[in-house]
Amino acid sequence: MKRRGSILAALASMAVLTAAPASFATPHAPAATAQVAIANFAFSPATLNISRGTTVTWTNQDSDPHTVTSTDSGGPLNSPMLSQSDTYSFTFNSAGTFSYICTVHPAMQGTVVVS
Ligand SMILES: [Cu+2]
Repeated sequence: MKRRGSILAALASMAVLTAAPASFATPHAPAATAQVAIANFAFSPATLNISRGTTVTWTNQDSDPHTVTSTDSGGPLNSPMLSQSDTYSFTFNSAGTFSYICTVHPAMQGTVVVS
């Protein structure tokens, strides 16, 4: 009947509304990002936990220069010298634990854990 029909139509439109975000969330999902501050001669957070595919951006907030350099000679982190306000970004596409330092101040240590 008319009333049942409108209820079904309402349910159907709810289902469409519910399904719509999922159906285009996958291809159009914004890339995941994370930030690490370089401040007061330290990486913050010192240990960052992210998922594969996340782009991490380091920002040097100090007036002294710093680098973001993998302790593993194979990389993957290898920033140029970062002056104040400079940024360095890297997208982690493989899982693992990635340790890095600042080559100017090797006591500065950080780790990115990619799951
Ligand atoms: Cu440094």
